[in-house]
Order: sequence, then structure tokens, then C-alpha cells
Amino acid sequence: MTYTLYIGDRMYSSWSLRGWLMLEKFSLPFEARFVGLYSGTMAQDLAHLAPARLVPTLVLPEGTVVAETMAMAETLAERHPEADLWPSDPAQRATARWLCAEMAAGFGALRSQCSMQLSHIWQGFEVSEAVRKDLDRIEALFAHARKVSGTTSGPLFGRYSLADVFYTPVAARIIGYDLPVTEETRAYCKDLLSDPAVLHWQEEARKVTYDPEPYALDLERRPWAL
Ligand SMILES: N[C@@H](CCC(=O)N[C@@H](CS)C(=O)NCC(=O)O)C(=O)O
Repeated sequence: MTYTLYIGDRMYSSWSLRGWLMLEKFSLPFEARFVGLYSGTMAQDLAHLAPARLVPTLVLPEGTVVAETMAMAETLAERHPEADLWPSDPAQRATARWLCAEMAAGFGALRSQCSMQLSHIWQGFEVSEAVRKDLDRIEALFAHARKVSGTTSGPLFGRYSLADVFYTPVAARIIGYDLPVTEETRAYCKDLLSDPAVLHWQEEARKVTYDPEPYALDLERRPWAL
């Protein structure tokens, strides 16, 4: 019983990272297939999965195709109740679903103005009002999650869950653009990005070079360090 996960470039594809973590972190058996997100072959690489057209796309062992990260998350959680992808406590589970759904639907400014990259830390990035609002909202959601779960640090709901999966690329944006957040939020972001699975993903990402560099900014950069 093996899942097939179609994903794009590790360095830049935030949704691919989410899809990969939701299998990798919960020890679900899968094989990753890389599509040419930046080399231009993506449409043909995914053509046999139509109408799926984005990464990640998951193929279940019996052949069913599931696109959209939220749908993949719910499908995997339903199929593997023993893996505890969602928190087991109902109030925490409902809250975790809320945080994931709001992430999937929101934070447009952060997502468009701070494209995920795992290569370096931009220096002097000017934070727009819209990005500031997204950061405030993210921190309000984290505070709410901590209140519901009774935690002050570490995974949002005590044990690593899909909520942490969904916010890992958000953490990469916060760290990668040195965005202004509270010390608690920064510590949580660093925890997410120091996870061995994420470090492995980042190490593999660094083996690919890009010319021209996607999402390049006219800013100084310093080495990635947590
Ligand atoms: N709503 C989708 C978003 C997936 C997505 O936008 N993936 C990007 C890569 S990070 C993609 O496939 N982009 C290619 C394109 O838009 O043509 C999900 O939740 O999975």
C-alpha cells in the first residue's frame, strides 16, 4: 500500500512541502514524483492526472487522484486514524482544522509578497501594511491555538499535527524574510524549520541551482541560520 505524491521544486514550492510533510511526518508509505514546476514540463508531467493540475497531487494506492492540500490532509487523516494527523481532542481538532483552512484560504499578501525560499535570509525586506496584517492574524491564530491546547511552545496542539504541517512554509517565509514577529512566534517558526524532515527537504532543495533565480529581490542576503 503505497501513495504516490506529485510535488514540485523543494526550494520554492510551499504547497509541495505541505503535501510531503503530511506523509513523511506521520510515517505513511509513499513515493515522491517530481514535476517540472520551474523547468516548464509541469502540465505534461501531470496530464495523466487531469483534472488535477497543481502540486501537490496525491494518488491513493487504489488509484484515486486527490488534488488540493486540504482534501489530501482530510483523506489521509480518515484513512489512517491511528497516525493521529489531527489532534485527538475534539476541541483541539476543530481548532486545528480552522487554522489549516484559514491558511489555505488566506494570507494573500504574505504569500504573494514573500514567496517561500529556503536558500537564505533576505535583509531589509520592507514589510507592507498588508503583510503586517497577515502576520498579526497569524499570531492571533497561534495564540488562540495555544489557549485551546494549553501549550506555550512546541507544536501548536502539544503533539505534532497537520496544523504544524500547514504552518511550516509560513514559518519559512517569516524566517526567510526576517519578518517582525514576537519571540514566541519566532521560536515556534524555528522549531518547525529545525525538524529533521524539514532540514532534509532543505538540504535536497539546495542541490538544485536556478538561473535566473526565481523571486530574486534587490536586497542583501545572509546565510540561512536558525
Ligand atoms: N490550492 C492548492 C494550491 C496548490 C498550488 O498553488 N501549488 C503551486 C505550487 S506551490 C502550483 O502548482 N503552481 C503551479 C501553477 O499555478 O501553475 C492546494 O491547496 O494544493
